[in-house]
Amino acid sequence: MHRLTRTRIALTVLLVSAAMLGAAVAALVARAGATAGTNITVTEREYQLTLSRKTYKPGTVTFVVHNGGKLAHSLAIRGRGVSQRIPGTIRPGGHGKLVVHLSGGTYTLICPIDSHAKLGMKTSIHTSTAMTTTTGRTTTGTTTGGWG
Ligand SMILES: [Cu+2]
Repeated sequence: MHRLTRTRIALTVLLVSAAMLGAAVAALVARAGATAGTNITVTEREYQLTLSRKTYKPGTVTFVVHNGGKLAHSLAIRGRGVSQRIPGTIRPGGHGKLVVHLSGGTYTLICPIDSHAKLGMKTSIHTSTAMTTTTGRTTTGTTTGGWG
């Protein structure tokens, strides 16, 4: 009788922990799925924006912004009906994050603080395409010769 109860308890504990483990794995998978998309690191300085990449795939794009300058900066994105920005400013040495949903095309990134964009804190990103368009032009090579 006692032995049976103990076995039953042990079995229940085992089942519960298995269920919890399953839930934990499911949560991890869900989290991994949520972060899928393009991540672009943006470093801000006076007065420039440096992007880890200037191309993206349509979908969710996360801009991870680091202020490597001496002044407060921020980040805004505009284009194709999108107009979003990091609320407020990012202090020097600080970080910010901007998650946007982008379709295909070109978007402009700027620092919306004062006239920073005019001073150079402006760049653009565009859809990455695997195909490169060839013009089919025949190059009539000018023979310069004498290379060797
Ligand atoms: Cu700025």
